[in-house]
Amino acid sequence: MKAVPFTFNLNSPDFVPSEFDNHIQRRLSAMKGQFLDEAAYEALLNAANPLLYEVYELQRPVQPGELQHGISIVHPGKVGSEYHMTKGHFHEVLETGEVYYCLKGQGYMVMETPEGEWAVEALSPGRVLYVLPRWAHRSVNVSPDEDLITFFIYPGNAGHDYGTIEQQGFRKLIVEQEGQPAVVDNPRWERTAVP
Ligand code: S6P
Ligand code: ZN
Repeated sequence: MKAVPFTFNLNSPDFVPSEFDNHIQRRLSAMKGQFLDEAAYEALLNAANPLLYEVYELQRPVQPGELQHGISIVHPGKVGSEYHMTKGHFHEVLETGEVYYCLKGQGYMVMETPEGEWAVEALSPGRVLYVLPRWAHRSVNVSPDEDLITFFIYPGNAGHDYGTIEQQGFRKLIVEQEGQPAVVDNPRWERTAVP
């Protein structure tokens, strides 16, 4: 980890940073229980267990004042009618926000608070999204053939709470309906995150 100011490049065609500390690859098998169509999930899992998304992290010390940052790449595809997406999480330190800058692709950020408020914002190249403190977030790629690539930056001490979303899901899902992305209720959503 560097102790002096540093730079890196994002100018490769696929936006892989010229330097990074960690490369996470999440396959379908990491998403059990998150996609609505369980039969489609099992069929795809047995056939291919596709790579859904990758994250390149520039890791900084886990402490206030530092900023974690990196690149998130969600590959195109669907499980049943639901588009590829990230697991999604609340920050462990709930009162920490995050900024996303979309570099490539077409998608949505699905968000919600522990109190059950929800929001969905479109992501396209050049668009910046500010995720408020307290809001869980999940990126969804709705393009049939292009990666959704975002640069993210969040407080060094934020941490990740994946368990709440694994248990309750997100309140809203992004599915393909008549060839278009649509925001629909998640019939399996249960509010377990009591503030
Ligand atoms: C971290 C930030 C992103 C996500 C990435 C993958 O706070 O929100 O780096 O980690 O988009 O999503 P997830 O839900 O698997 O961490
Ligand atoms: Zn986050």
